[in-house]
Amino acid sequence: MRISVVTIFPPYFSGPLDVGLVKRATDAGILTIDIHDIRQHGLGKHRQVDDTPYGGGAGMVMRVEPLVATLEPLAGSHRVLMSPAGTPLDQSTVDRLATLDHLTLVCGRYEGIDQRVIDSCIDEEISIGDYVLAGGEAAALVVIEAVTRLLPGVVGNPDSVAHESFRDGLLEEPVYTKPAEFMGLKVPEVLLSGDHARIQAWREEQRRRRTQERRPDLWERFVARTDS
Ligand code: JF5
Repeated sequence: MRISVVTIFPPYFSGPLDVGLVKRATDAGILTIDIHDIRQHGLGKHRQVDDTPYGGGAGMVMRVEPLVATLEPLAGSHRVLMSPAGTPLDQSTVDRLATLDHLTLVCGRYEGIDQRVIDSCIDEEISIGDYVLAGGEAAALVVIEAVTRLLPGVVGNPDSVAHESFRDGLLEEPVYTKPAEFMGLKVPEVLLSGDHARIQAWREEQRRRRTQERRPDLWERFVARTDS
């Protein structure tokens, strides 16, 4: 898979893409990441990429020419704009993006992007949550990491990907490892029992209880799906 990133801050990505899972994937040739600097297409001596908004108001808007010049050669890839106005990212969206041959992630900055960029060069707008970032770069990293761990050959055991939280819409149960007691805090007795049926029932109950308490939105969906 290829992921192209469109940004005015290429150095933002040098650290995070050079460690861990993403580095392993790129080293193995499973993933190729290329960074495209919008400012290379900036206007004038100062390589300007933004301007004041028509109609007035605070802040600056990203201009159409530098972004379109950067994005036109990437036509044919699935071009996604990271934006608080996008569709909220979830695991099913990540699953879909991970099947693509070529994904382009566009990072906005300033108060927004001239709508004509979105109308002419963007296939989908995605949000990573209901908060405002200074720019889309951190959001693009989230997508890269979530997608990369799904690519065939990246995570050692495909079972750990298939059996994780959100596959069935419930949160995961609490987990423990050695020692069996730490500063008086004991591992639940059932996990030391060796009784696999009891352990499985306990884990299931923990997942339901957690989801009910912490994520009523997920619980509602889970109940609706298991009822029908
Ligand atoms: C951005 C204009 C994009 O802030 C975000 C964001 C929040 N959730 N998901 C994405 O994107 C950066 C800032 C300003 C466009």
